[in-house]
Amino acid sequence: MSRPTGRDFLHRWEGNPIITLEDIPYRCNTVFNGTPVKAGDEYLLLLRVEGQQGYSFFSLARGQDGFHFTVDPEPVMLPAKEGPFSKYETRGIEDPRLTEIEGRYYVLFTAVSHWGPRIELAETTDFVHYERIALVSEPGNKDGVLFPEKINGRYTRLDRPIGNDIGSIWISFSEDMIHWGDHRLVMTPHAGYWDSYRIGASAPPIKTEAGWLEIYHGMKMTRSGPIYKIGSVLFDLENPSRVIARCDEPILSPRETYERIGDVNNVVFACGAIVEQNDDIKIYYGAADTCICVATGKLSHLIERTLESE
Ligand code: BMA
Repeated sequence: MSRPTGRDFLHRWEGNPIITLEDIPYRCNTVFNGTPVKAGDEYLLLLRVEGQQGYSFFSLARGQDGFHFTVDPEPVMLPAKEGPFSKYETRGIEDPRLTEIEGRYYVLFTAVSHWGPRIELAETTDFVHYERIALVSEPGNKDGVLFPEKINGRYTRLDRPIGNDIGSIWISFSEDMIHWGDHRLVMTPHAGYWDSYRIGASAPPIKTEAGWLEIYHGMKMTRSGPIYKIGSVLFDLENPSRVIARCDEPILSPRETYERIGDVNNVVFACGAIVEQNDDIKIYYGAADTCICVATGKLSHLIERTLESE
């Protein structure tokens, strides 16, 4: 018997989860937090895979419809073992976010080491080979996402530095995507709400007439641990450090068993979305740090719902 719907704004695809451990053609621990792009007619998902050793790296999945995927035989990006990046990736690379800017594909991801998480930038032309460009933050920062175009002449990103143990969304700007500055606080946890403990950017911002739509994650701490949910916010197109409207309710919460139970219980965590010509939006998310799922909705409805909270 199917469950009643309507508890969440987004619709879970009936075939969820779309990628599990069984779909990975080599031995590993889990797969989660994948970032999508649609290149031509092909849907690609750059996946975070956690190996049996306990650290993460990336694999590539390919599909034709956005729901069914086949994972490449080998990982596409492993932590660097030598060179200038290696000492910052000793505990793995995590949570990639792909963004197309002026016809080129960039990925921001988290490089993890003994010194804490840093945001790193790489570029790819074929989604199989990744050229590391630069570490673009100091330690204590993650959840970096690039806006898909320059704003007022500068590359723009959101990220989540941890200060005073408070995780908020910040914005910064760059002329060359390597050197970043003008850091400003954009959005903080919402006391008493579902996103009261920590928040961070999830999907690269989506340009809409109503503003930049950001799919973000929010975490509430409970006596049995954190609960991660997905929310939405609109930022001003010209001045993206200005919040136009922030959804007061999550658009997806962990409810299904695959979201409730896994390596980390009660987690839905998005790393990207695809907007189709017909207004459909597909949001890809990791569930319980153990598998990959997709939830759908109408972009226009999501914008309306977000604006209702103005
Ligand atoms: C966050 C990130 C995500 C992870 C989530 C839940 O801090 O590290 O990669 O999915 O925690 O464990």
